[in-house]
Amino acid sequence: MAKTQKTIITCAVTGAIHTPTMSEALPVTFDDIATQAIDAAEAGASILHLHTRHPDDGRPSVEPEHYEPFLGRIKQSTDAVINITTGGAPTMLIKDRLRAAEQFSPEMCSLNMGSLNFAFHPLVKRYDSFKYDWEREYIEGSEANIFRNTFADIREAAERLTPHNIKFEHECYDVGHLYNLKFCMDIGLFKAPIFIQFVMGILGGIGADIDNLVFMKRTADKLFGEDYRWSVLAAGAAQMPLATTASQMGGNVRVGLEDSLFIKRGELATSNAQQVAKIRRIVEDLGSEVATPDEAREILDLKG
Ligand code: KMH
Ligand code: ZN
Repeated sequence: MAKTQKTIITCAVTGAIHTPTMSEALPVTFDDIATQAIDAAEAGASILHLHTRHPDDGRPSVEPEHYEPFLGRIKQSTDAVINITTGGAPTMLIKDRLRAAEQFSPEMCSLNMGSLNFAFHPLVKRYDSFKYDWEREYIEGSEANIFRNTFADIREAAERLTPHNIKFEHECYDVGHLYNLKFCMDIGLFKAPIFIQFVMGILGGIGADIDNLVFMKRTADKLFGEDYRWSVLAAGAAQMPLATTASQMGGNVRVGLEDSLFIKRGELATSNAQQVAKIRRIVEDLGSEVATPDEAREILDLKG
């Protein structure tokens, strides 16, 4: 595949995995999500991958009414591409996870391409420091560790969201998910050109190292030829190293506090924008250019 002209930076602002007790920088209020998303866009993120949180205690939410308070503000203040999660949290069902994307019809949304035993290494390590019951349940609940994305779930997402012409960020946590995606294309659920997010370093998915990234990329080349764009997100400590490698391989990058709370080993990030600024500096120092939101729209063939 030809080298992507410019590197698209996605910022995943809050997610559903990290908890308020883990870092004060994690945005969990509507106001903080808006402010940090806007700052991340100003720092160079052309795509904002957004989850929302419950106003009571910051637990993950997929309620459309919990997006409303910040979506309009972000759209008014930035030109960034809005990407709404359909992953929600691993405890949630697809029928609910799709509601916000269906209601707000953003330019992009995530779509998880297979089921897995989902766990997050730093989350497991910090288990004893959790304060909230829902955090404990997240680890111990018998179903909570299974992130369910069956073919029927994927088909439901395709059927409900395709009429909105939303570009999917196809999240592939392992090589098998690339084959799931190929199968879904073969049966007509998705059309090229597609956008794949290689998700690396989630316990339950492929490990975050360069060999595995090359293997994911080679497999995608084999399955999709020229008809795809790709990006890498790596969880925790691997975030910046693999984003750097991906940008040098012609891929795009995703950073943000959803995927790592750190700015470097042992040092918590102070904001999403700090991570965006860091990867932007690296990408530019290494000789590539960062895509503007409109360039991202063109590269990914978004509805605009
Ligand atoms: N938290 C990431 C590892 C989604 O929102 O659809 C995966 C993710 C899922 O971004
Ligand atoms: Zn997400």
